[in-house]
Amino acid sequence: MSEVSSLQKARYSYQPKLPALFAKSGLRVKAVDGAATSCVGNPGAIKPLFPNSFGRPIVSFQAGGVPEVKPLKIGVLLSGGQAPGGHNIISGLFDALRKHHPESRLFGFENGPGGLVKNKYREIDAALVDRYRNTGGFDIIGSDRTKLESEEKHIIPAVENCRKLGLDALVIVGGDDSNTNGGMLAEYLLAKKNPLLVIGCPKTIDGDLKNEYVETSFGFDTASKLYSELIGNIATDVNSAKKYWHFIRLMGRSASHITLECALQTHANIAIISEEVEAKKQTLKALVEEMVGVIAENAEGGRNFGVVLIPEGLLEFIPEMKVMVQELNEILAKEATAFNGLATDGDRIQFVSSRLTQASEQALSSLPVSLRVQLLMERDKAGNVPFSKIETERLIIDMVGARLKEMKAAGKFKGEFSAQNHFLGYEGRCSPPSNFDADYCYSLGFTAAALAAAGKTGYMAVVRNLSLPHDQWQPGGIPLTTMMNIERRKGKDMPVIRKSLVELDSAPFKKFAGQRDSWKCVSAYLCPGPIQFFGPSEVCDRTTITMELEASSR
Ligand code: FBP
Repeated sequence: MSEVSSLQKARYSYQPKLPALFAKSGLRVKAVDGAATSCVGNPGAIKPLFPNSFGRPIVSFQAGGVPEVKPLKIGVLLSGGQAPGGHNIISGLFDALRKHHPESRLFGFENGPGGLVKNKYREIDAALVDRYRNTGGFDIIGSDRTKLESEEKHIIPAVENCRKLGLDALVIVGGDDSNTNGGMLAEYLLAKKNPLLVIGCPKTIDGDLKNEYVETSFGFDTASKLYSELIGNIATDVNSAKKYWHFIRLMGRSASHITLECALQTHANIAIISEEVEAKKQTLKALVEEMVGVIAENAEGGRNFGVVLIPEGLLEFIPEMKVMVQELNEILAKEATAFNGLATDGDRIQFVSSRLTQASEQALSSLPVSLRVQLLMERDKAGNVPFSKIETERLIIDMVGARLKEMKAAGKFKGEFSAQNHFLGYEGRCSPPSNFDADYCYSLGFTAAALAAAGKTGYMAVVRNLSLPHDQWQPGGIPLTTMMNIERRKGKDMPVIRKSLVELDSAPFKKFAGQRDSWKCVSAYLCPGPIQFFGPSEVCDRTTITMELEASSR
């Protein structure tokens, strides 16, 4: 084996914790059908698209023997951006299958849904699993963002490849888009009377795959703790050097869950929550003006330093920018060939500008050229704007700096303004999983295997009661269609799993809103320090503030 770090060695021997039911009975559990379901939005449009899978019941598990135990063959793939804990879904599946029947087998499709379509796979054996237990990344089998959208190009070859392997079930570990694909594949198979089962697992650091049934997506816990550690360290530097305003953009795509959690964990002076900006219909100028006000107030108290948190997807929530981005998405989807044939950035800006409405053209041209170019970058396979590449924090620094300069010239600002910019993103996505994510994912692996053993298809594996001790966690399954609504993607109305955004009446946001004024002009920073893997359970197993607050408000 190649050299590994001491921490990695120690983590190999960590035994993830399981819900009491699985710890006691393995997969010898009974699946119990609960209430029939509908969906979160547009049932009139979703139901006809999923005639075979819509309305299926919620599934829970109870102790109780399974009369006949047959070996199971399961294929698994990891889809989309990495999230800490993915390897533990695989180790959970592997251990659950071995406990179920020693002749059960697990296959991993390599490099995401693309590997499923191209029939690139490897069998997952004990030696391979042992090298990846409790480690970060998706490198055990890799990932990609291929969308299973075309029947001919994707679905038919994918189904054929599963048939050749004799799979009973396919487990798709992914976010909202990948699980939407999973729901469509399950429907397709049911319509064709194909017995292959499809089961999803809720992955994404963004925390936006959660709802009434899914308490959190895996990876959010680790990523937000890791970012909070780094923000806490920057805040300590700020407090020592007392000379910079640090503008920190945080990964998380559209939703501001990560930024909100990091604000609660670190007490940064300013944290922007995109959903609030949208609700208040704040223009970019108004938002900058508000920040300038806080910076000027700090300067009056002799503080020319502080910490600002900015969510990755902020621009999409500023009303004039949101409309402009939607128009751009439509133009880029409908006129892709002509647009992609253009030679220079200038040509591309000119091309879209002449097609935007006047208001959107003004919004685009108000941005620096570098940002305009970033907004025209290729969308990912699900049609998402690549916000990880859009340097919103630099734009804000420039605008704040320019405004403070004006104010200084007019004698209205007497302080100094020197800024540093940061983007915290990929380093949080591949951290070794926290104990919470290691345990949660291992339990999700068991749950997915239990759903397969029970013959359930078109379900997401879920584990509930996550803020309670693990022996009270409750595994189950939720029909994927339950989470769907209709949204506009790549210029078309499509059924998709609804992303959860920060709700302004939620307990986490209310806590933040109630406290933020007391963090604005002082160093009230908390320094959470590194994720703890070994030590007292109240430190090592504690999950996010978001989840604790959400649980206590349920
Ligand atoms: P998923 O939605 O696939 O979980 O990806 C999460 C994410 O890390 C986002 O926070 C980020 O905007 C995006 O992936 C970056 O994508 P890429 O890896 O393609 O740069």
